[in-house]
Amino acid sequence: MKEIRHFINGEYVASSTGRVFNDVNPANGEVIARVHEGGQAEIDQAVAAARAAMAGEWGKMPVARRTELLHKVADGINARFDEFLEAECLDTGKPKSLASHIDIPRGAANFKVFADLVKNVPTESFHMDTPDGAGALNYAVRKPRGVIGVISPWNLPLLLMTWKVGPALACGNAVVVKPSEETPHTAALLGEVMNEAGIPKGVYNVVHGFGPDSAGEFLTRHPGVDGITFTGETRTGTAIMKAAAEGIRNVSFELGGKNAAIVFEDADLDKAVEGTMRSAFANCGQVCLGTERVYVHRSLFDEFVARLKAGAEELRMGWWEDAGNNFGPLISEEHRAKVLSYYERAVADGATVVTGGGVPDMPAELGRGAWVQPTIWTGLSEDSAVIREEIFGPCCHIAPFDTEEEAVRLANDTPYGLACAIWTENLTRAHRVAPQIDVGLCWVNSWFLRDLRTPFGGSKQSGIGREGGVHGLEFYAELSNVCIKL
Ligand code: NAD
Ligand code: 6OD
Repeated sequence: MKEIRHFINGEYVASSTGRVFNDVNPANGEVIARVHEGGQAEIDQAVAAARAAMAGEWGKMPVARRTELLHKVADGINARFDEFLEAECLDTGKPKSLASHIDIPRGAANFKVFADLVKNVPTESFHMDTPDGAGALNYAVRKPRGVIGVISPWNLPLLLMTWKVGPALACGNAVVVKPSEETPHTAALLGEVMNEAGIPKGVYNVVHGFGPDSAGEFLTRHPGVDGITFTGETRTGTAIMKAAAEGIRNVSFELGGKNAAIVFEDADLDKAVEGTMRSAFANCGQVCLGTERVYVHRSLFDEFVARLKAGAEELRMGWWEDAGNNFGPLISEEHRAKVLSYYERAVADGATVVTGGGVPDMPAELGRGAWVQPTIWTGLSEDSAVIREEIFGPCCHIAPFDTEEEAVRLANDTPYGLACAIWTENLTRAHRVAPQIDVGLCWVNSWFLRDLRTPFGGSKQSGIGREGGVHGLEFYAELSNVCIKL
């Protein structure tokens, strides 16, 4: 059986306690690896290695050399594309067609994009008058924050981890990563690429384990960690923020969502249906930006529901390597139980089940996988838990609306504020409505169209701070002002 060890100070190491846990392929329930569970000792070693790297060659490395090495990391991922692809697909069960298009290429691109950004980004300077007439010159200097704790989720494991590690390293920090216990593979494999690229020891460290009372919590409580960047559930964010309060450490949070789509009467229905098929069902609905609430103008409602139903029923489930498969399993049996509890709740709350609502019949070899049917409901009241709470599964509720004001009110009626997709061919309406939606990311006539230079993050309970482009530098670097009296 394959073993996945921690990557600390450039080497793969076993847990001092000898404790391991299973890495399970959610498509068939098979154990694919035993993963070493880190405790306080491994976190101490990883943080010490990262601090030593900051005090050594990495901390003194010129930006040009640092960014050259990060390009080599990106090239190294691409050179081993098929290994990363297989590792990611086995951990998550997601189709090859998705991971080869999104997860792995974006995992590599995250290193190049932030390396190039850091080479080119300016800082501000101000000349000021002084009473003696000679003046003074202020200029800002960006310094690495230090050791960054990176805690990442399982839905887009490599993409979301490198989305943090890329800018952290580009800014000159060292990192200790705690990947999700569900998806340890690609974070571990990246250690080999870091060594091959010549990244100094201790710059990139990975400690596997769980959250509470395990590697995740020990990392967030460690006084040698200068900042914590986290993507995951809002409830976990609350626990991490409490840990970060000790020592006043900075946080960057990308949290949950309960995202709306609004389909106006002037939408191009083909585009709206195709976009909502992706936003509701891509990655088996396990995308933080995904749509779980769809509001459709009453004049299009019946046709939209019928067309989304037809699309959902055409999704093809299967083994990640099968050509033509475009729908994988949920991440685990535990997550399936959560999603199915909402499927039951929807019925109990009086929903009409338009399609799905249960567990599909799968061939025997996939019978122990965490499969669920893509599901569409109508007819729920807006106060149902199915409408209020993040499910993180392949499902959405569709409700009709009559006026633009009503659609905006419904979309905003949530404690979350991550993303929204608006479908309209009326440019004036698009510009009028988009700024009224209380979210960090609003798409018009698209979804998950990503320009990595743009601010990414959520408002309300969906996050703190923005990553992406220069915006991430507020977290990954400290600005220090130098004032020179002339
Ligand atoms: P999760 O919060 O359960 O776990 C995320 C990570 O946090 C894991 O590595 C886990 O081990 C760790 N963790 C859990 N408890 C911890 C603690 N007390 N201290 C330290 N670490 C702890 O989230 P998940 O189930 O892996 O991912 C799904 C969630 O992530 C959804 O809510 C989804 O919306 C959210 N998400 C948000 C974004 C975004 O960009 N806003 C992106 C992807 C996923
Ligand atoms: O594309 C990205 O950079 C990003 N952070 C996507 C997040 C997806 C959430 O599941």
